Amino acid sequence: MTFALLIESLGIAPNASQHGYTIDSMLEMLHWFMLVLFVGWGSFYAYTLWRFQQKKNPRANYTGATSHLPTKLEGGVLVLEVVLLMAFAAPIWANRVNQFPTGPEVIHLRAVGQQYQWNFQYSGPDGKFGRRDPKLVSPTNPLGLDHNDPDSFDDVTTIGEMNLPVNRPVIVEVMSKDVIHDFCIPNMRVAQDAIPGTSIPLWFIPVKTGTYDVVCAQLCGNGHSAMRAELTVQSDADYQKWFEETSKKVAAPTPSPAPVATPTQNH
Ligand SMILES: [Cu+2]
Repeated sequence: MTFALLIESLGIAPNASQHGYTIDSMLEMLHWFMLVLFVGWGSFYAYTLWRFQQKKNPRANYTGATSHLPTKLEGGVLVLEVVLLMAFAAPIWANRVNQFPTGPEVIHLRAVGQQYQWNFQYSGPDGKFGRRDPKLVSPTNPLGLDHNDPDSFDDVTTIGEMNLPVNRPVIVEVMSKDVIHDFCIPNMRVAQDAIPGTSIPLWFIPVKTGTYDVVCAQLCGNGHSAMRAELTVQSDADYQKWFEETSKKVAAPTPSPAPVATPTQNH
């Protein structure tokens, strides 16, 4: 789609996901619509100031406007808004929440927010997440993963580090350990509140390799701005290599906790 060209040149984070262009074109369409409304109503306002100035109308007119044009214009705006909502916004939203990808190529992971870091748990080749238990939570095991659960044997956990292969669908189960956070990857055009006690899935397909910011988009405390992680989108082979290396690290955890990210100016 070529409609979403302006919005990137205006400084929005470049899109790197398959569905992102639909959201960008929607955003751009809305901006053009706003511009038309702004110019339209702005000129009407200027016209009324000039047309009904006291000098030209020394006596008040008790009849008022008799033209039905404003009503028709308002009706037109209403129709356009219904079209925007039903023809564009609703289908895009339905695609995001109803049509989750399935199959062996789908990557399943959990993103668990806590003050102030993102923890990740990859289900591994079996597609099943190992059991978590709050009693097992420690600085080296922030997720409280039960390493005795067979489903956990092929799981990989990371702190602030998220890797994905390019062109493969990913489903992220968004969760929180403490307060409400918001799992947001601006370049992937996804954001989802992380609500304690719930697991809310989102999905996307990264289509460009590179590194991207994963941020918390919900003010969650005084360390909110430091709550960022890094997403690396890489080739399938590089991803497999990373997964194997990281799973070895998880098998032999180091005693010292991973360093917490330093504050940035991003948020
Ligand atoms: Cu947060």
